[in-house]
Amino acid sequence: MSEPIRHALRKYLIMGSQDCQRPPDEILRDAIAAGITAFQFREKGAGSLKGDKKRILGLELRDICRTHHIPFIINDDLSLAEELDADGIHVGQDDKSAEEVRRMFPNKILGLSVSNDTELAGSPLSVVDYVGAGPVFSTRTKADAKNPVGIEWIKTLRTKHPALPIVGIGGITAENAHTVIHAGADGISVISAITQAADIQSVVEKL
Ligand code: 3NM
Repeated sequence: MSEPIRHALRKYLIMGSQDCQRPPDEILRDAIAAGITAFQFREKGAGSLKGDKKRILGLELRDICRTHHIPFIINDDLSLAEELDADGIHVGQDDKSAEEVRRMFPNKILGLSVSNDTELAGSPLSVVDYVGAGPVFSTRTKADAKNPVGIEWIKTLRTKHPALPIVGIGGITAENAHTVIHAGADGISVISAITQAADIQSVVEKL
């Protein structure tokens, strides 16, 4: 299980319509053509879609991922993950507990955000497939993001858990991504670096 996960984490795009200045399906297609290895549908925060509109967009993006054999992961919304038969679910520390999600979905990829030692101590790592570690750098994409934890947090996690699949998140760009990998992450996840890029092909290549 862990090798396919590590590969999927290499270039992990996270996106919802609120992050996009052009149609999300176009951005996702461009990003897949450029070489992303996983996608997370995160329709959340100011300006995000709800209800049927969210479901319809999720279905469209899921189909694009399926066609191109890219894992389709849903942020937090368990009923949508079930309805769309998502490949995986990502939860934060304030969402439904990872143990409960694992019980509900024994076979889906399960990711959990972990930002500090306290969260790490309370996290059931044995039931998750990977952790999202961040925000590594400061970010303006998530309104309630915590203070940056730096690449030190990646190094700490890697030292404490040598075999744990880790993806960095928060403020990661084509310019600083290599520092996150050198610190021990298996991959990087980004929103704005790709959704706001003038040239997605070039950004994903550099990532
Ligand atoms: N989660 P960008 S930071 C969705 O720290 C999200 O858990 C974070 O966006 C966390 O790549 C973040 O544009 C926003 O900085 C990432």
